[in-house]
Formats: sequence, structure tokens, C-alpha cells
Amino acid sequence: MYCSYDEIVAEIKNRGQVMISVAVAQDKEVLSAIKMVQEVGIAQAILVGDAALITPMLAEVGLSNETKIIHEADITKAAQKAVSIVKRGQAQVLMKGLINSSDFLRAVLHKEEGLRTGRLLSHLGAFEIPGQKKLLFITDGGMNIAPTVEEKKEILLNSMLALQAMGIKEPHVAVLTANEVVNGKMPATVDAQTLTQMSAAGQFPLGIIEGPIALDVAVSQDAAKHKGITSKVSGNVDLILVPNIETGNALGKSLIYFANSKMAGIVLGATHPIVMTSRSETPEGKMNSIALACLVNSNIS
Ligand code: COD
Repeated sequence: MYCSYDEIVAEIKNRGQVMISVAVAQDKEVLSAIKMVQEVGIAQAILVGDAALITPMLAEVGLSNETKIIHEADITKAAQKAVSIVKRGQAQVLMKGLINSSDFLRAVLHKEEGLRTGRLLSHLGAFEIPGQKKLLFITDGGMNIAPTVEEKKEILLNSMLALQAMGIKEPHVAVLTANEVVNGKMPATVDAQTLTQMSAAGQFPLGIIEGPIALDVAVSQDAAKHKGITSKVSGNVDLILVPNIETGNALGKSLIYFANSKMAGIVLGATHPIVMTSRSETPEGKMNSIALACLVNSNIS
């Protein structure tokens, strides 16, 4: 089990370098992250995007002018080219650059040229929160907008397999809602109950899934005691499944902006690991995401 990104980066360093295909690479933060992963010996990159914008940035971030650039000024086409480089096996990891998430994901989901596997693709965020003893994972605050209960099941399966690949053998999972009572007027509580029942019926890998459960009970045993709730995951949660993208996005951004957390973001369920962080993420956060993508992929494949 990993408690910090330093540990993950140290682990990945031992596994040999990978090639990253960067979609719309004309972004200083992305290029600084590439410089960082080169320096620690994790990866090299092929930069797809507007060469006239990328070239002057290479020197600014300290990247060699020998770094491979594939010129494509059109953003949609650049994303498609970056995906096809991965599909053709010239790179092992795909990374989002200066492009809107939806446009990037559409290139990934392209029926013929994308990286589909037949599984649902989903986003997994990993947060190193100051003062917490382990990483907290949140899904899906980045891809599936308003998942059905069947889609939530697939999102949970993707994430639980990824957590197990990271060495968390029995993930503690909270299916997040606004309280612990099943209420037909709050569909998230009904879905949470269904997922917990699916878990009891053995439809998930090893792990403990509880829900409906509110954030206070999920993260604090005192809150659970105070509310008179018996919980096996309270205060020890590895993974939070959020009811919709807005909840996941806001929860993740609150951890970053109010609690100084470090975040990594990856997309699961595709043929290859995909790094998808917010455009405002720091170079260090982007490097952490690359390390996480490499870790999950090398342990699953
Ligand atoms: N996994 C696998 N296939 C999918 C998925 C998925 N998660 N989502 C859609 N598909 C397939 C569908 O089955 C269909 O065949 C095709 O893709 C198109 O489906 P639509 O019409 O639902 O797809 P789009 O293009 O309208 O939307 C897909 C996006 C992933 C682009 C969309 O869901 C989206 O914009 N998500 C939010 C991304 C975002 O803004 N994140 C912000 C936080 S960083």
C-alpha cells in the first residue's frame, strides 16, 4: 500500500521507462511535468500539438530541442493523433494537455481509432491529504456525468481492480450520499443500497462496500458513533464512489484548494493508461498522475 506519491514515483523508477503521447502539448505545466518525469527516469514523451507554440517552450522548461514533436495545430486532430500514436504502439501512455476534457475523451472513445475495450471508461482521482495516513481515491469526478446504477457498478469494478493492483487487497469503499437513510426522493441513496446489496451477493472483488453513507461518517469514527451508526469503513476509507460528476469534482477541488492536497488523475478501462488531470494542476501533480498511471497499468497488465 502506498501512502504518498514519493513512494509511487520511487516504485515506478525501478520498472523502466515508458513513452508518453501528449495530446495538445503546448502547455508549460505539461512540459514541466515531462521534464520532471525525464529527470526522475520514469518516461520520455512524444509531443503532439502546435510546433510553433511548443518549440519555444522547450527551452523555457529545460527540455531538449531534440524532443519529438508532431505538428498539428488543430486541437481535435492533435488529440486524435496522440491517441493513434498509442494505438499503434509507439507510446504506452496517453496524456491530456491543453485541451478540454470532453474533447480529449471523445478522441479516446472514437469508435474505430480510440482506445475502447468494451468496458466502461471511468476517472479515478487519488489524493494525498496532509495529515491523513493513506491516499484517498475518489471516483468518478472526471468522466461519467450522471451514471446509472449499472454504470456505477462498472465504475466501482474499475477502481477496485486498480486499487488492488496498487496493493490495497481489501479496499474500504464508501458509496457517498447526503445521509445514511434510503429515500426514494434521493436516488443516490437507492443506488447506494443496490450496490451494497450487489456486494453482499458477491458481485464485486474483495473489499468492503458500504452505503448510503455521508461524508462525515465515511471519514470519521466519531461522527459514526455520534449518529449511532455501526460501520466497518468509517474513518478508514480508501475509495469514495460519488453519485455524479459534480460531487466528485467539487469534493476533489475542495481537497486541493482548502486542504492543500496533492492530486493525481487517471482514466481506467481503456486499452492503455490515460493521464487526465485538470489544466490547472501543477507540474508535480501531473507527474504524480503519470506515475500512478504507470503503476496501475503495469500491475494490471
Ligand atoms: N465509457 C465507454 N464508452 C463511453 C463512455 C464511457 N465512460 N461514455 C460514452 N461512451 C460511448 C457511448 O457508449 C457511445 O458509444 C459514445 O461513447 C458516445 O456517447 P455519448 O453520446 O454519451 O458521448 P459524448 O461524446 O456526448 O460524451 C462522452 C464524454 C466522455 C465526452 C462526456 O461524458 C463528458 O463530457 N464527460 C465529462 C468530461 C468532463 O468535462 N470532465 C470534467 C472534469 S475534469
